[in-house]
Amino acid sequence: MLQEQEARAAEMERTFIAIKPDGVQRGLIAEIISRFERKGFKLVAIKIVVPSKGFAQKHYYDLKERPFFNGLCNFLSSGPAVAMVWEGEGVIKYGRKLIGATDPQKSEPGTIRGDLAVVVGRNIIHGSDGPETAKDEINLWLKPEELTSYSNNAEKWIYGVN
Ligand code: IDP
Ligand code: MG
Repeated sequence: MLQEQEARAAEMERTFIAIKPDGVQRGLIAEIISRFERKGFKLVAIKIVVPSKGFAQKHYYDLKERPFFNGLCNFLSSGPAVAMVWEGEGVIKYGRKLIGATDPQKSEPGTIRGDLAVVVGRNIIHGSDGPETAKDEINLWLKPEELTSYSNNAEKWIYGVN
């Protein structure tokens, strides 16, 4: 039993999810959290912050050559964003599925962007796109002491392990 629990714990991943300033202003914080929570993922860190422009540039560093980079960084630093870390089996990849395609015009109905956003420049949510970026983004946005680690009673029902 203990072995099974340990094996399960080793499979747990963490991803970085941010509700961007448009999602906060539109009153979508609870709606977005609820979609991850109801799925069975576990919230292990959360805070609300106004990122500086420099911080936004660090977060989106990989996109620095893109024509929309400056506008994107201005936008991310324009008001409060909600920074979160979610944990669960497959959460990085499935988190991206819950979020939907980058351009809300191409996001499937049922996804967060598909249901709640219209244009690519205001797509309300960010999610890490792989294990390396997840690690980097968690380290960028959160201090180690802001991350929690806990078990809850629902886990045995979500994962079927006793
Ligand atoms: P992602 O958020 O789905 O991972 P990325 O390609 O990493 O998409 O782009 C980061 C963010 O940059 C997008 O979420 C969106 O806000 C913005 N963005 C991407 N492409 C465009 C564009 O063509 N015009 C304006 N903004 C864009
Ligand atoms: Mg991305």
